[in-house]
Amino acid sequence: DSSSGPVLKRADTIADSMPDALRQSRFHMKKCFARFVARGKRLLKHQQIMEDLEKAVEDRGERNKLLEGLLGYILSSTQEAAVVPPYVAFAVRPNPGFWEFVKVTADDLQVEGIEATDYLKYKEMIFDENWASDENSLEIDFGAIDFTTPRMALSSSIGNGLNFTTKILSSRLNERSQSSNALLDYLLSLNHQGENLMINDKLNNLTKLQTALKVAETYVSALLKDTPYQRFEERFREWGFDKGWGNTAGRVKETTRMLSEVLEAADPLKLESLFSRLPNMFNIVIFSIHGYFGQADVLGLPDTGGQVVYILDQVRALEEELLQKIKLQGLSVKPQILVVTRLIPDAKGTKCNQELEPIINTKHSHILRVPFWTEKGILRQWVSRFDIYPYLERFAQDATIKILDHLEGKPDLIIGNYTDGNLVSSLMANKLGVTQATIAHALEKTKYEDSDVKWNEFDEKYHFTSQFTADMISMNSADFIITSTYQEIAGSTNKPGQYEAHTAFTMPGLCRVVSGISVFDPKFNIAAPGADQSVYFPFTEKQQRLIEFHPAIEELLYSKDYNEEHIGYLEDKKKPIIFSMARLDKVKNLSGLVEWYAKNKRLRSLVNLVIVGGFFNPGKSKDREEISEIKKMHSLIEEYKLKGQFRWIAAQTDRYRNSELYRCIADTKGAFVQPAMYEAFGLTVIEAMNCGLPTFATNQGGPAEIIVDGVSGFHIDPYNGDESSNKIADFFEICKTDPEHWNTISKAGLQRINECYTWKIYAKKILNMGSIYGIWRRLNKEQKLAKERYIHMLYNLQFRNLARKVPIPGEASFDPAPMA
Ligand code: UDP
Ligand code: LCN
Repeated sequence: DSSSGPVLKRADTIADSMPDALRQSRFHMKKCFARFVARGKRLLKHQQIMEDLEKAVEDRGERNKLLEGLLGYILSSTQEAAVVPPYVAFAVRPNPGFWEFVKVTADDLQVEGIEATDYLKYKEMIFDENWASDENSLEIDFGAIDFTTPRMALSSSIGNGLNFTTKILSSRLNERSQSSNALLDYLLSLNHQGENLMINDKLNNLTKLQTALKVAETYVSALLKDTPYQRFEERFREWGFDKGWGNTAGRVKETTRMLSEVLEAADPLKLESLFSRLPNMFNIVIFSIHGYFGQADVLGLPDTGGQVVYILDQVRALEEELLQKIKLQGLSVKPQILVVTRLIPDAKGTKCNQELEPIINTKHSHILRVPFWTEKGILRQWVSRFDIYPYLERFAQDATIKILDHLEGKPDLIIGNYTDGNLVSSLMANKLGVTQATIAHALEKTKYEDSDVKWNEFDEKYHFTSQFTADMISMNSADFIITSTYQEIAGSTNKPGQYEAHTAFTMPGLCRVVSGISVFDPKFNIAAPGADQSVYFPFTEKQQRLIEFHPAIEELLYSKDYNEEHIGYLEDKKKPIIFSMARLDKVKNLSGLVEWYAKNKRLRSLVNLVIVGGFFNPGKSKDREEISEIKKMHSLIEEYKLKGQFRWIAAQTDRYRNSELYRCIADTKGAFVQPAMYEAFGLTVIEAMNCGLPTFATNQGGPAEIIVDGVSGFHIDPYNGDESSNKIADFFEICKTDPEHWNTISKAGLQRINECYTWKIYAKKILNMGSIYGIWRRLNKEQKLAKERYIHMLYNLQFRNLARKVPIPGEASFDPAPMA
């Protein structure tokens, strides 16, 4: 923590201060650096650096003194070090988003500040020396092409890009001559499917517009507030105004006043209010391609989890917000939201083989499914998200045609989800010239250690080369990026964020990314999702409880039968239950939780364990990770004799029943445990908390931000099973003597949710972003074009070749379905 150690003076760089620091402990440091280089070339992680330090400075007092000093501060902010004797190159991260690279010569402790490029080259020397020394190896540098976008300066501003952008935008608009015209041009361009909105050509210069606004404002001020727009529509048209100002005289008056004020002198607050009511958003396209995207019977299938839940809830929230806005604008337009996904002919009993499906609980929103094509015809079966790259270009083209047809025109905003959806959204937004947003439910890069430098080891299974290239393309092409938490962008004090991990990295033999993205780019925004509160409500709301599910849930939890749906059983029904539910992916670590439980006698004596995930027969799965997890679960049950204390339930697809399951677990005074090795956000965490279930969740990723440890739930360390299982056991021991403790945590969890994690807050924010970034991209046309050309080259010369290497399953068969 930088606040407790000796803080670097603001002006000091690490390269400036490190020599002094080394000099102060020269004897020990020489020993320490000798250790670093003794084993030849290697990549040292933070933990190993600290271990080497411990061994080199055996005396504890000495060591503590050193750690408390400047050197301790530098080493503790070091993320990793590339050892290429006699050099040790350090990657130091003093604060979220801030990196510095230094090279130290081990024998004489000379220090030199180096650039990211040089640091990456040292790293490459460890893995591929020839490539590292090739002067012309491919470097990707978005920083060099993007030099006009203003950047934020503070770690604390990261994720609040809308605010910053609005400030810059308002000062640009105040630069009279050209930029006010930009606002005028923007207003003139507003229309819905060819029908002009707000102002027409009569008001084609600022003076005319400002004069007309005064006349209009005076006129509506004299009317009763509720007077409908229709009453004075004719008059307005004569003056040069079209629809969109408001549904009543009162509303119209506010809008005219807002615009007048912004034209006089824009300030961020007024600008944001004005833009939040302009009629610029009616149709939205959302891409979510992989997995089984459906409204029933899909959750828990491979690659099918929170993303689907998130998008369906998002659509409902956005549509509701759009309808309300449009009404206030005085328009009678029907907003359309289209979720575009893959059509899977072998739909496994789901509706994923249907082309068009209305979205439940919406008025005008649909799911549109478009198939994947191979040379042999339509691809019939599900493919893993890791193998999805060869189909995306064709998919983007086919989908674009269908979308334009369905919407009878272009959408106003295109939102991508995950690597595949984001790439397709980039292709389409670029082609149509539409505002683009991306969402990355998870960036896979940070989930697997050294997945960049060791890409060769991973590529056959995971195709990370395609994935990371696609991610870089879409994060750079997006007008704004929606994230769920701060940590997703810039991590925490000790740990870099998911996007931050794309700032500078290398894939030796393929490309060196010296500047992939800047987390200080004002395109980054945090808008956290919620859980549908009509489904996930507290266990205490007795009237609402879905008691019709109780017999089935009782059976699910306690019957002694072994069948397709559950194995194992619970002997002692009086014990609280600790519960977890997830896809049976390796990172979800459900088998890890079973192992912690199995090994902790105290925990086993206090509670039962129930897990929902996957299914039991490995022969039935096509997913590599799922198969190995299934096998591991079975062997743990045998090895630790878990029968009688552990119930394993197969994947559940009914969210209503699941919500009641969370609540029934709360009835046992149990807890939810989310043990993932890494979790991007973690919807189950907020579902559980919404139901009033005390929650223990991984400290790796989003949940660390959702829960305030010890207050609204607890953090657990997935890399330290003993500590985690003891923390859970401690909680239940305390609850035994003080039952109020359980209630306190349960209530604090609910309070946290209601303050920070709801869909209403989310929808408002997203629509404001669409509006502000929509004009922002117009004002920065030249920069945008330069970047698009650079991205296009990367797409054409790099991505396409990588995607071509991903194998296409053999069984692709002809399908008589007509071409798109
Ligand atoms: N889920 C489910 N049945 C299962 C497993 C998961 O309904 O067998 C749901 C769960 O309730 C949540 C979503 O799938 O809504 C999982 O979202 P989360 O963000 O926890 O993880 P993801 O699967 O997106 O990585
Ligand atoms: C995907 C994940 O892995 C989760 O962490 C998120 O909660 C989910 O998507 C929804 O964003």
